[in-house]
Formats: sequence, C-alpha cells, structure tokens
Amino acid sequence: QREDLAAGVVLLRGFAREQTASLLLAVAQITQASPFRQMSTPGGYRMSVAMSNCGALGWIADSQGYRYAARDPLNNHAWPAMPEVFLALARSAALEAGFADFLPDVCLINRYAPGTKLSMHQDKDEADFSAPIVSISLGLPAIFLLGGLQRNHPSQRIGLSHGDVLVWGGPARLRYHGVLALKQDSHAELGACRINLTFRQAA
Ligand code: MD3
Ligand code: FE
Repeated sequence: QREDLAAGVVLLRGFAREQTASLLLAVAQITQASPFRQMSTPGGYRMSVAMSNCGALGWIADSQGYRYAARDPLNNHAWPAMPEVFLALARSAALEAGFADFLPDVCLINRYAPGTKLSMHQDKDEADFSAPIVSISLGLPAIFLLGGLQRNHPSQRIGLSHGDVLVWGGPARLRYHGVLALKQDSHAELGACRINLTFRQAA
C-alpha cells in the first residue's frame, strides 16, 4: 500500500477509502459556514481552483499576497474547526509515512471542476518546513505533477484517485508541484468534481 515515489514523498493508495463518506460530510458542513470561493492572486488572476479552509488558520490569496489568516475574509469569522476525522486521518497518514507527531493547524480544501488546473508552485508560506504536508484526494481522478526544487526541473506525473493519500516532507518539502486540468467525467459520489484536502502546519 505504501509507495515511495521519491525521497520524502510517500503515496498511500486508498488509505482514506473507508472514511470518504465522513470526510465529504464534514466538507459539506465546513463549506456551509465558509463557502468555496475562487481567490485572486496578487497579480490579479482569478484562480480556477475554488478553496475553503478549516482549522486555527486558513490559507488565503488576495491583492496583498499569499498568507495564512485566522479569519475567513468572506465573513470575518474564525474558520470552522478541524473535524476530528480530518485530524486523525492526517496524523495516521503522516505516521505511516514516517513522520511522528504531525500536528496540522490548517486544512486547505481545494475544489476542482473539469478544466480546473493548479499551476506549478512551491508551498512556502509556512513558518517551519520541517513539518510534512498530507494531501487526501476525493472524487474525480487527477494527474499530479511532482517537479524538482527548481521550476525548470522535469516533473513526474502521478495519478491520484478517490481515497489516495500523499505525504511529503524532509527533502521533498519544497519541491515544485501542480495539477493538470481535470478531465470531463463524473464520479459516483461527487459528480463532476475533485476535492483535495491539504493538511499543513503553518504556524
Ligand atoms: C509535493 N494542492 O493546495 S496536494 C496546494 O491536489 C496544492 O489540490 C494540490 O498543491 C491539490 O498547495 C496538490 C499535494 C501536494 C502538496 C504540496 C506538495 C504535493 C506536494 C509540496 C511538495 C511536493
Ligand atoms: Fe501546493
């Protein structure tokens, strides 16, 4: 079940399979309070991925830049609490991949429709890069691009499906990565949609 894709990158295929219904129920509850929205980059482009967050902090993008904030700018309320099922799964996946004591304070929830993509980028808005990142894929399959430590390095393509969990840390923490445009298709539980949960320790 455990595939080492590169140094510090572990794919746990189907690791979340038993919990997908509870995860999706929790996503529906979170996004009632803090709805999915397409944020704008500091350069003025609207991201095609729709996002929300739960946890003590949330990742946001606006004309001022990219950062973590304790309140949802849509309603000025604290982000919804991180559900126990999210935390337990993220911690057990990290442990399975060799990272003990992962304590995420943010879960960024990304929603993709067919045609939606995420351009190559690094995750570097966090205070401490020694913590790993855990990502859970739900719904339609996607092709994930795992690049190198520089933007122009070649990337490898990895198919991610419903219930797959990816953990990366250590030497892989600052690798470039992205997601190719989602193919038009329909998933039995989610319809024409992919949801990705990304757990980070931001503070
Ligand atoms: C590999 N999300 O929100 S998660 C993001 O599927 C993001 O929504 C993607 O990248 C998604 O920032 C990919 C998997 C992931 C995240 C960070 C990584 C893989 C990574 C950092 C380094 C290497
Ligand atoms: Fe990322």
